[in-house]
Amino acid sequence: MKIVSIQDISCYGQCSLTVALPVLSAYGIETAILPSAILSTHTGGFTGFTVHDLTEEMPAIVSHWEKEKIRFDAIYTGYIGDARQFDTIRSTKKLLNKGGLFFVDPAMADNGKLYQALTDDIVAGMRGIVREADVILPNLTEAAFLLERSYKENCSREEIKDILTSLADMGPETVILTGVSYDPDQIGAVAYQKGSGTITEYFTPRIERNYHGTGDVFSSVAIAEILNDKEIDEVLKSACEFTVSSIISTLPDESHGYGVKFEQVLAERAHLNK
Ligand code: PXL
Repeated sequence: MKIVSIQDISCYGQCSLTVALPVLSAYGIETAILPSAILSTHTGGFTGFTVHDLTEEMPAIVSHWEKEKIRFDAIYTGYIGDARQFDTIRSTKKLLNKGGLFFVDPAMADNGKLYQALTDDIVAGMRGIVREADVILPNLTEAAFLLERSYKENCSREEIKDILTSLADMGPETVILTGVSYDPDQIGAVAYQKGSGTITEYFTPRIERNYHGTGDVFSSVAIAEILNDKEIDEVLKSACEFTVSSIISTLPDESHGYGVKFEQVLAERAHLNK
């Protein structure tokens, strides 16, 4: 099993490729990377970060892979900082094996707001690749941006079903929505599978602390589980439990607010996932 993940390298900050690469590898998946930019840190909570954009380099990397006949079983896209990269993402799909899966985590927003460095053309570009994806993993805020609706933190089951089916109508077969809460003490993920029309939920106790990178941990584990042929209820349980355990590992260190200590959880669980 071989995947290529397309997102930035935030050199410090426990997000994007520095999460996806170790998690997918620990689940036994060969993980190539197509870095979209190199940042000194992520853009949430740090100021004065540096950005080295790789928009020009990305098509050259893809062309070389094509010449080498390199192929993948899956593509996983995350944070994208420059809208010109959406065309490159589309051309990377040429490298997918037959039956290969295109996963899109439209990592662009949280808590009702777009990330600070992002603009409307990123939202439009995400909408474009969501239409071509097999599986998407937005949070509630990203779902609102994708559907051009206003963000509502607490939705009813009926409203969540409408969000899920509307997103699936855009194209993807499977929609995994995070940050869903029907009870103030619980938060979790809800999945919709278009083929069977099934809705699956998984909730864990809510922890009142916000960390960056939890979406990347969730998506990396969920994608690894799907590629290991797990059923959707297992996928949601593993991804939610892994994310919550990472948050719990981080809580005692109050000075650590920029990301979650997923490494400790990975070290404990990796050997279980053959
Ligand atoms: O975790 C999402 C993410 C990825 N990459 C960069 C970010 C963020 C969230 O803020 O800033 C550069």
